[in-house]
Amino acid sequence: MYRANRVAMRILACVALAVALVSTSVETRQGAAAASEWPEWVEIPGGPFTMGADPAADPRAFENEKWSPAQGEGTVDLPSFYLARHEVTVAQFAAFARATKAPIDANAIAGAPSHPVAFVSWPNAIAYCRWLESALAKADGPAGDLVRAGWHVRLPTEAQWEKAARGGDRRAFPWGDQPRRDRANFEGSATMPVGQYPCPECPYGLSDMSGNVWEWTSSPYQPYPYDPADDRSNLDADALWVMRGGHYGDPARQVRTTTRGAADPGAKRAFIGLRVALVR
Ligand SMILES: [Ca+2]
Repeated sequence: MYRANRVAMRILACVALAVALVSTSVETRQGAAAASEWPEWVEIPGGPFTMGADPAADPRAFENEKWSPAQGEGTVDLPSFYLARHEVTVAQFAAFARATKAPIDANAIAGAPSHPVAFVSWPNAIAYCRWLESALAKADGPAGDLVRAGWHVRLPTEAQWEKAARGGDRRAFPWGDQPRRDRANFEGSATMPVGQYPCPECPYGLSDMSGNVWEWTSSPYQPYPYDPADDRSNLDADALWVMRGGHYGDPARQVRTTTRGAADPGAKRAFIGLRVALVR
């Protein structure tokens, strides 16, 4: 009897180990797809889209999403660009850190490779974009060809980010108008591997635009209406930079496509990361 129990215990232990190995291999496989060396670029077509949200029409909208005193929403016309399908991962950011010896927060590369990088300041994010552009310039493939033709790796502007998240139909979330926890990581407790949540309804098939980590943009935080010329001449010394999309712990209201977050450029937080754009 005692022996039978020991065997049973050993079998249970083997089952537990097998489950752990399966979990690891799933994580590794997703990581291999999503945390590859280079971003997977998605073309966002040019043309106008509706930006902002009117608190009078949608009580979930914050006052800073209103276009102007007279107008709830605005229209912004953007040229086409490319946006990475995924947030920049720990593995991708670690490659930058190794190559450049840039001063970064050790926490940024301490997480699992397939998770989004966090603890990244705005200057860290800009430095990553510069490094990626120089690396792509030496790489084979379509993205390298674009860089060699004069395109640049940048953080998206907040208008580019919002268009990529909501497409042309004013939706409140990338998948539609109601929050769905099977489509994004929010109201949770930690980051998830990038690309973990399928989003067939998302206009351009981008992952984690809502939740997981907030994403730095290249836009200074200024009241709407948004200026496509991105005039920075009025910025004061303590200007904030816009971040978009909300994070894993945020309520649904803060992971909407129009929610505008902002942070001090030096902020390095467990819930702020980035996504890269390829622009002309
Ligand atoms: Ca995100």
